[in-house]
Amino acid sequence: MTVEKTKQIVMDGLGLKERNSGVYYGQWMGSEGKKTIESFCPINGSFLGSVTQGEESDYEKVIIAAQKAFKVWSVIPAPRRGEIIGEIGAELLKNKELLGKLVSLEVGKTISEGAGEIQEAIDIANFAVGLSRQLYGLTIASERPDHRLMEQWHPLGTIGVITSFNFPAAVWAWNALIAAVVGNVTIWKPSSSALLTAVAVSRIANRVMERNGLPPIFLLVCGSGRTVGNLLVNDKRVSLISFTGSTKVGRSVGEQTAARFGKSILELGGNNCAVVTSKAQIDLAVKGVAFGAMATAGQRCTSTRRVLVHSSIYPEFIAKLTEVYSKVNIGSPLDSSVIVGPLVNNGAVEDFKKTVTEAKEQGGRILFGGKTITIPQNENGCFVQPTIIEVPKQKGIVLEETFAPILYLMKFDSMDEAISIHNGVPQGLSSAIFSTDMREIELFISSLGSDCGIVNVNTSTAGAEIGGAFGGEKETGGGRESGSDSWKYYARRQTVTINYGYDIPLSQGIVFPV
Ligand code: UN1
Repeated sequence: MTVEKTKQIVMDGLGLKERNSGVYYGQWMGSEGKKTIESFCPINGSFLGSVTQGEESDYEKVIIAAQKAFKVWSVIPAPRRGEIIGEIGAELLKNKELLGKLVSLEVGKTISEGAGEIQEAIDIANFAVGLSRQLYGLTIASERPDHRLMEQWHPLGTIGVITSFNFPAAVWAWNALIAAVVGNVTIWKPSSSALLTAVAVSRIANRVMERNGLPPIFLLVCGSGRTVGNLLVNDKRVSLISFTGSTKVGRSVGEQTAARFGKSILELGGNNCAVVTSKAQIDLAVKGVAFGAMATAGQRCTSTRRVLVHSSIYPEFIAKLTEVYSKVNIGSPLDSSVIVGPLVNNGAVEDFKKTVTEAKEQGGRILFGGKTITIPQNENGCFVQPTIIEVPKQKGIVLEETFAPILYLMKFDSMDEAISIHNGVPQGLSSAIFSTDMREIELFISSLGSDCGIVNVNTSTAGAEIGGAFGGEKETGGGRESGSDSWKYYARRQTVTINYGYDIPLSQGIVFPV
């Protein structure tokens, strides 16, 4: 289907207009006199729609609404909060196809990946419903007679959620829905490259709140990082900043938040590596690496950016991987036979070109791709070839994350060498080993193996399920989001001691005879 036709169906279906309000504080901000940010389709460069930006005074309204909403929402019993989040999940499911296509139009994901993105948000909603009956603390044996010692978890209050373009709905859901079940209120500042998706998702969530007569807990403030982002990060009224984006920006967000003793969850760059050992099932490894490196056109935090292959299978692996690459259909992601769509914008294409040039200058040899592509009928699209570059040594540009389908290939001879190269980058998000050898696998997932937050065995670095905690170490920032007990990041722990006796016995055997 063409961009124009899809746009018409999606915009009508989701009620989006040419110009949309980008600020919600219990009502949508009027658009008159407001600056807008325009959204262009990376498939053909066409205009999709525009969204108004918030200024400082609008931000203030949002914060005040958040603080008011918290007082009501946080005291609603958690299981009831869960039911409401369940309704949001149901609404997302009803709109899954339209929202998925909007993601395809706005950031260039394939139809299947666009739908998967919305499914990830629905999965989190379902997870939050279950969690709503499992938010518990510990009771600890007290050393003092007639005393109870326990821990309880309270919501933090107002939470700022700053998301990137590449998962424009799912990452909001990871944060906002888990924060909400704990009893918090979130203010979302979405990426300026995916504003229509943010507006559409926010409208759905807020409609559910409105029809239940509940306060606005899913606030939205579109605008630039320099204005709105900075206001959020430096605002003491915002207890936690959850930031997803580059290490460069994340470092500054982390520093600024820490300087005011705010909490932060940082989900920053990855430089994810797959290790393919001599004991790997080669065809399976080829598929896993191909998906990891090319899905979402290499624009996932979890994308496979490096592959280390044992020297005994090196030529065979290259032959099979390049064959898979040569058969990949690149083009409009709205066409169901396409599995690699465009990059998000022209800036990303420039980064791709620059990285390929630098890798070549630093001794890299292109085994596949390396060029931009023009697709007939979509001449203004941001298309590039998925690229494999063999590098002699891990240095320079290989140590950096480029959001593009560029895969660096290296050879190794021993597991020790593989682990040392694998861990020899500043980032630590996701990792993978392809092997059928129990000892190699156990070493890789041991404390002396992969130093990443996520480790995969015989599957791709990309494509994590929501049930596990998501995040990484080192320059990836150390945060955890999504499943498992990540909800604790959105809560403050309170240790409670209750004396129900008639005396005051002291801990540590201290005597204080007053
Ligand atoms: C991201 O790229 O920021 O694991 C998130 C994955 C997806 C989420 C990626 N479930 O690839």
